[in-house]
Amino acid sequence: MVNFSLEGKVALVTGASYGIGFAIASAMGEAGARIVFNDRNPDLIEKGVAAYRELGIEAHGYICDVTDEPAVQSMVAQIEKEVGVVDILVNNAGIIKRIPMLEMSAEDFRQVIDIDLNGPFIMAKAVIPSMIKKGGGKIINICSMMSELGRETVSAYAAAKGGLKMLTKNIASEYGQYNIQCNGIGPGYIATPQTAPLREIQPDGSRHPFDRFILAKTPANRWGEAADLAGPAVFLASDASNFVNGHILYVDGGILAYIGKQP
Ligand code: NAP
Ligand code: GCO
Repeated sequence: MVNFSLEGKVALVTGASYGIGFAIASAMGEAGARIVFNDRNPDLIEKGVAAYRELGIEAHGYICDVTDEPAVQSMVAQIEKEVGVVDILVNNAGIIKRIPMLEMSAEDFRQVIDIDLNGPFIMAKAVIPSMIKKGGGKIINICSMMSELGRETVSAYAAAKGGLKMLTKNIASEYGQYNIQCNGIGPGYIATPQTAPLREIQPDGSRHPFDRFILAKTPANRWGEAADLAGPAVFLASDASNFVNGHILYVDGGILAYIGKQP
C-alpha cells in the first residue's frame, strides 16, 4: 500500500507561525508528524503554538532567524535533544521586496537573497548530517512562479527563487546517495499576507488590477489558498515520493501552462 503517513517523523517548517508554512505544517501534523517551527519574532511563536493547539497539534516553536548560521546550528541541536532528529525540513521562511530594480539598493537585494536563498542553504546544512546518520530524510524548498518567470519589481526575489530551484537540484544530486530526497514546491499566486498588497480592493471598490491579471492568467480562475499546498507537501514528505528527487512541483492552478485569457 502507498505510504503517505508521516507517523513517527519530526518535521521542521521554517517561518511557520502563519501563512503557507502554517498550512503545510498543520497538514504534516494531521499526517502524524511531530511539528517544529521557527520564527524571528517571539510573539509569533506564542501565537503560532496557540494556533496549532487549536488544531489539536502540539507544535514546538523556536525563535531563530534562518540567516544566522550559529543560531540555526544551535536550534537544530536543541530540537534533536528536545524533540528528535529532523526527518523532514521545509524551507518556507521567505520575504519579498517589490521595488523596480533601478531603485532597489544593493542592501535590499542582499537581504532578500540572504533570507530566501542563503537561509535554505544554512538550514539544509544544519539538518543533513543527522539525516545521513539516520539513513535518510526529506527536504522541501518552497520555490515560486519566479523560479521560472520574471516580472517588474521582483528582481531580487526571482534571483533568489531561481537559485533556490538550482539549490534543490544540487542537494538532490549531492545527497541522493544517502536516501535524502530534496524537492521543491512552486506555489502559484496564493492568498496570504505576502500577497495581500496585490489583492487590495481599490478606492472605487473594484478589484486590484494585479488581482484581475492573475485571474486572467490562471486556468483555475482563482487565487490559490495555502491549504492547496498541503497535499503536495505531505506527498513530498512521505515515503510515497522516495523516488522523486530534484523535482519542482508547481502548484499553480495551471498558470505556467497557460498563455492567459484574451482580454
Ligand atoms: P508570509 O505570509 O510573508 O510568511 C513568511 C514567513 O516567513 C513569516 O512567518 C515570516 O515571519 C517568516 N520569516 C521571514 N523571514 C524570516 C527569517 N529570516 N527567519 C525566520 N522566519 C522568517 O509568506 P507566505 O506567503 O506564507 O510565503 C511563504 C513562502 O512561500 C515564502 O518562501 C514565499 O516566498 C513563498 N511563496 C509564496 C507565494 C504566495 O503567493 N504567497 C507564492 C509562491 C511562493 P516574520 O513575521 O518574522 O517575518
Ligand atoms: C509577486 C508575488 C509572487 C508570489 C509568488 C508567485 O509579487 O509577483 O508576490 O512572487 O509571491 O512567488 O509564485
